Amino acid sequence: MKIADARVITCGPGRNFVTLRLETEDGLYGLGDATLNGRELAVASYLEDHVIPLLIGRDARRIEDIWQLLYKGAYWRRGPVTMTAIAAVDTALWDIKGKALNAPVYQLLGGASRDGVLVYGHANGDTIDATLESVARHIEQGYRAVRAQCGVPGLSKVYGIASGGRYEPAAAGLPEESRWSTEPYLRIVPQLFEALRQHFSPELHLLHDVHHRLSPIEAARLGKALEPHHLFWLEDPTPAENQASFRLIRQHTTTPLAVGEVFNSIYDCHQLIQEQLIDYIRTTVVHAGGISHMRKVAALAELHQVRTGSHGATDLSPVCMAAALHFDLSVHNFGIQEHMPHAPETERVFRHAYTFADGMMHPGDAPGLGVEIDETAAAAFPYKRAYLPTARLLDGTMHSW
Ligand code: EZ4
Ligand code: CO
Repeated sequence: MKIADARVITCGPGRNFVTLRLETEDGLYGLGDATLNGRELAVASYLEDHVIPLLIGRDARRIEDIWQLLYKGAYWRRGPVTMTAIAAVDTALWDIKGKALNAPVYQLLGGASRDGVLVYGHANGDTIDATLESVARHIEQGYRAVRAQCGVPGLSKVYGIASGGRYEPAAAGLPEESRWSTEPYLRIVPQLFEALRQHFSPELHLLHDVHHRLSPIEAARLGKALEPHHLFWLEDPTPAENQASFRLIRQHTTTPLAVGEVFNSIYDCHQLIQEQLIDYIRTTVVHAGGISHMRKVAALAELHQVRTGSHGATDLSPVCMAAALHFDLSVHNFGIQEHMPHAPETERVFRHAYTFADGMMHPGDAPGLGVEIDETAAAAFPYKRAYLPTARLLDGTMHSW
């Protein structure tokens, strides 16, 4: 079952996506998401110029061997561009294997460990009251777990807050610059969660994303302040390049911690997992080496009672979402999956077998991943360069966005 053809499809239905399509000599094809938000064309070139020539003629059934060829054979290891490209190939090969064996990918990964995949939605508002209304709307839609973000008095553009309609941080043109101030943020977040716990059932799972803005001791203070409100998790409380820095947060608070959406390999999180410094690992199929590498992360995490909580924002295409759901349904130590519904234009280009009902998702039982790309529809939405925003402190110092 030789790989006979490989193509990169770049399109912008609602937002930009890069998709790898591999085809075998028998006419089977598989898809892999290769989208790296704000740096898309680097991955497209990595695939077209350097990876595809290595794939033509290879046996599509040898997923692990091709993974190791692309990882070890590059000499230059890891990094988001390399690992996203490897992920795209790996995901497409799992899709092909499923189609070849006439089975949904989750059946190849050990079968279902649960009936469905618990997902969380994104509620947000400029004020606490607006955020309460947004949470109520999510509950009406069936969500059992909701991430809540609210505006910060004195700051005009805050991460996670939609300025009318759908939240999509990447924008055309040069990067937007926002201002950040930690103290007003640290004052309002505990007030938001106090109000949420007063208004909604204690059964509702509540999450919050700090988005890398705090120092470890500030994160410890926030975690402690949120303890009475029993969060499902506090996400990315501090940038995590220095894994040991989480020891400081951990020794101060019992608020569960989730980290890893920007990680691209097991080497970014092995200390966090082995020292049990986090509760949820947020690595995701498209950015962390595909389904094959994600299974290794999950296996290490299982030893240390860390559960998975994969990133699932709209910049991860429906191909990644499908792959994530097959992974989530099958791994024993799954925790939760992020779910931001895609724009209607995205749904027109990518058709998928996965479904949402009662706060749970299911990958469906179509062979492979269960996702198709309509290339004619995609051609109507060309790629347009877009960047994520940046953040500076009030005095102009560059900060983490
Ligand atoms: O900012 O996916 O938890 N979700 C997130 C996302 C990320 C974007 C970056 O491309 O933090 O909203
Ligand atoms: Co996040």
